[in-house]
Amino acid sequence: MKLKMIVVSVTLALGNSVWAVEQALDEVVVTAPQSSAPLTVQTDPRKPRQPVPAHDGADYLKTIPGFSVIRKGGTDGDPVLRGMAGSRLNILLDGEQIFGGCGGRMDPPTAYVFPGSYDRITVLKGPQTVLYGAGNSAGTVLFERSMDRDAQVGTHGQASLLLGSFGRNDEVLSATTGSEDYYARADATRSHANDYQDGSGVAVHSSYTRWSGNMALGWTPDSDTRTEVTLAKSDGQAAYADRSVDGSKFARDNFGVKLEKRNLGGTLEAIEAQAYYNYVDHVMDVYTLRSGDPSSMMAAMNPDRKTTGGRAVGTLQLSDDSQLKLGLDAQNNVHTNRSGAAPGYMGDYTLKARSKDAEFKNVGVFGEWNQEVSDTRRVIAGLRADSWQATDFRTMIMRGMSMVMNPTANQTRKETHSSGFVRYEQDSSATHTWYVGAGRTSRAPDYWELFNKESLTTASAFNTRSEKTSQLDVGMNYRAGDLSGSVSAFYSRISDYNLIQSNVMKGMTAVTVTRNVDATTYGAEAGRPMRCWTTGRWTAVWPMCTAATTPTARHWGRCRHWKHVSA
Ligand SMILES: [Cu+2]
Repeated sequence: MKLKMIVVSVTLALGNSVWAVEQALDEVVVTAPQSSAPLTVQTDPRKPRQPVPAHDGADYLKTIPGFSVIRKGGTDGDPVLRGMAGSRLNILLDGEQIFGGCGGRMDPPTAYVFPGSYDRITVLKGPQTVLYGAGNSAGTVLFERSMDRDAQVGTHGQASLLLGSFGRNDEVLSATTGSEDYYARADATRSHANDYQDGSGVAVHSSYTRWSGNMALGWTPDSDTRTEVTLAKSDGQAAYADRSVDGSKFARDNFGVKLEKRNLGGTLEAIEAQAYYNYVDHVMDVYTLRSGDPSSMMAAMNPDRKTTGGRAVGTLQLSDDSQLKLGLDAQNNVHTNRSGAAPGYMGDYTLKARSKDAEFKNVGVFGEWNQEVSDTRRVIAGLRADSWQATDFRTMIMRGMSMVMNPTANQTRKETHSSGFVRYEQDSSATHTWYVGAGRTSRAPDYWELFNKESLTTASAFNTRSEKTSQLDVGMNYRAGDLSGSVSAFYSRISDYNLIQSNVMKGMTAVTVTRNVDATTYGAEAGRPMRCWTTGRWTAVWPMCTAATTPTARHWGRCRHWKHVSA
């Protein structure tokens, strides 16, 4: 099946209150990527990662070696790192966790990510950090914005327009204005595509539209202090060719507040703290994008999820060669459901009360230590403990077309999870860095594993055991001038892996169950090292983002080798 796509993309940088084409169209890409091999266009680091700018988080990640994507309609995809998906991959949006509402996983966290409004995507492979939440057995993905006090003075803007076949059009507008002490930033994105046609010219039910708006207000009384308040709102809709409903609403409301203080001078070198609120309201129905019966009692389903949380991290500079990050994070999320007929019909779902089915709580403490053994060798190690709690509020469970009693109704599980890692890194020459790391993590099951599946023996999977992963990571990164590359390999033993298996026969009924199995995974990747977008240039960063190679790669404390970066 041949699918031809023609795309034109234009990006303008508008700067210094002139609002003119100032930086001489530093990115103009015209491509016709018929080979659809994204890796082949990544040889030149000055170019975007892929010919068509991604409109969702997963689309962007799939160009990184080790990633693939389970497409979830036009609005998003479920990223898979080294064969592991779901909550094995911690995805943080500016340090915030977000969980989707859809039982069918129409809305993994990437449904609420609009890459055009972020400055930087960092991937940390494997259980090789403890700083960003529990259970990251496959890895951690950070979508981040950066603010630079020197760059915030004046008014700057960026506009991007993309036009493609099948009615594809993406618009991104980004503007900042500020003085030395204050700044405001606004980003708006919109993406749309019509149904595409397959090789025989048959339209596939796949159109989508999604948009987002972000605003940030900041106060920077000195170059080492930043206080920021952020607001975000987004929504979208997507037609699904693979199931009997479409997603007609993917709404997110977000509020966040953040404080960062650096170069404190004493042993306590830096502190950062943040708190956030994320509300996701999702609707899937049979009448908005297809001609189903709006009066049916199952015409629309409307789950939602409210996630609140926060974290605080202190960086201790124990000596010139030794740094310790100590922190605390907490997160609470509540999931509810309701369903019914379309608005205006008998049984209108919007008039019904929501029923809470699940609540999760997690509090974690962590410490990550970075020790320089010599100029070319370092050891990084971390430990983390989490207090996790989940409650099952369902009294009845839908099973096929009938309701059954929930055998785990009103049960609460409380567990303590521990994880840790140690990694050794060595620069064997000016161009090569080797590393070897061992990590262990314990991951509590998530909503999709506990709540809308059955166990092998009962109608509830709420007592599925937690998953324990022990992993060995080795690799090498190479960089000489503009040429760079990396190889990495891993070997992992997982006990009580949460396997989701569909079409398990229980009597005459086919059900989907979660069950515990033991698993072994291993693999290797070869590719470029991660790159960070900084001050208008792609700048290479060593594996796991442990050291920036140029003074322009300002990471606001994300890089462990901050003293090198700020020099
Ligand atoms: Cu859904």
